[in-house]
Amino acid sequence: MRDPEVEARKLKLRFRAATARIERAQRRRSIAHHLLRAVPVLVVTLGLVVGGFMASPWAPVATVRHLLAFPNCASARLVGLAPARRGEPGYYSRHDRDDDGVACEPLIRWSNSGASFGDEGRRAASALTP
Ligand SMILES: [Ca+2]
Repeated sequence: MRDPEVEARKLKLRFRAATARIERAQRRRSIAHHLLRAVPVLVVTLGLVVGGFMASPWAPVATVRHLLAFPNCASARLVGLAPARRGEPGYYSRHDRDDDGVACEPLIRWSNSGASFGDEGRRAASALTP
């Protein structure tokens, strides 16, 4: 004779196992769904990056340095692209406030006529004057 208590416990265990299997399968489907949704974003991003590099007039390393120089002149100096002339990697018009075609000039520019302030020197001087 079967014990109804034992049968109920066995049934409960089988039910729990089946539920766990279903939940695992749902989790796997959810992960796969999210990965599939990420694929178009990754493809578009990769396309933009590759397209950007192909459209760049400079070699990939110079292009990366140019992009790293974007935030400010300290960044441009850090990647060795300062000063930069117009058309060269590292040149951004926003880094050339006097619009003389040279971005991120040194603080003080030396010439035969003496020392003069570059963009950053002028910026620093104007920041000091009230
Ligand atoms: Ca300049």
